[in-house]
Amino acid sequence: MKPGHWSFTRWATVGQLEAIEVHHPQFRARLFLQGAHLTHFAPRDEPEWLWLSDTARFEPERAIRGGIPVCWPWFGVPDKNPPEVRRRIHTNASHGFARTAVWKLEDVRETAQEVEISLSLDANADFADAWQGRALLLMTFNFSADGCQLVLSTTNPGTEPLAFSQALHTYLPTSDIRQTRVEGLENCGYVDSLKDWSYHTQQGAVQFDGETDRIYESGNPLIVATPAGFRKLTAIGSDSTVVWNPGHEKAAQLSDFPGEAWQSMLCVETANALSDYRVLNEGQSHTLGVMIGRV
Ligand code: TA6
Repeated sequence: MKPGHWSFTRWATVGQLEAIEVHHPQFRARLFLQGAHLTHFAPRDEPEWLWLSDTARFEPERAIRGGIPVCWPWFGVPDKNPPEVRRRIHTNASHGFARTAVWKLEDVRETAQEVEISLSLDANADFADAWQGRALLLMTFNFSADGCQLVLSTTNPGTEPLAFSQALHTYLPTSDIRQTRVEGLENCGYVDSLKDWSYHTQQGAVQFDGETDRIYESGNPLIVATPAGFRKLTAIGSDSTVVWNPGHEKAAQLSDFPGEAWQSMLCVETANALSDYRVLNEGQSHTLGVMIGRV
């Protein structure tokens, strides 16, 4: 893929990582080959639609704090995954290895209204230290003045069933987490990882009063309401949604989470997590996606 065929898209180096930047008349975006990690998107003349830590670092094999990390082929801590997912994992690290692997640029398509970029990852024996399995991944980004869409397709090229969990770990900005809520999860069941993974039912909109870390049994379209306005998230191929804010104490323990930054962000993660994990038989594919747009 040589530059020069592109009108709005170009290569960039950010920190120690290779990035692809889109400077379209109607929107802008930045994503990294490492992790197929989108860190920036906004329509022209609008503030960033994604949150990125002021102290995020762009170094090989270091997860970037913010944007939309790709958690694959497992979500969360290995031990909290179903046995057929857990048995393939040979590390205690959270969220899999795809977000620190270097993906390959497959295609860039540009029109007067949209830019579509696709990256691939051959999850093979190169990752045997972390995971026993083989899968082919294709991440397709679609950017327009109306929003951005990520679609991650996993294909099982092998003859054995492949069980995995995953999430598009979207970080969103807010001017005040205490005046922020997530609508669309009312009356949905959820597992609260902060209450010994006990089961609960959501009453009303999700609001934030300190650390929040819940896996909802829902793939509903959601509205994130902040003092600045509303953002719509629409899931594809998902029946579980993670809502997370670290609060003060947890943020202080995490990488690249300075000071009070936790008050300016929340994560709403489009997932196949816990009982929503997926199994692919020989040759089968599953697509997980999220559309981030206006209400
Ligand atoms: O999605 C929520 C969560 O699993 C939290 O428990 C916290 O660990 C967060 O992800 C961030 O994880 P990371 O490995 O990116 O620091």
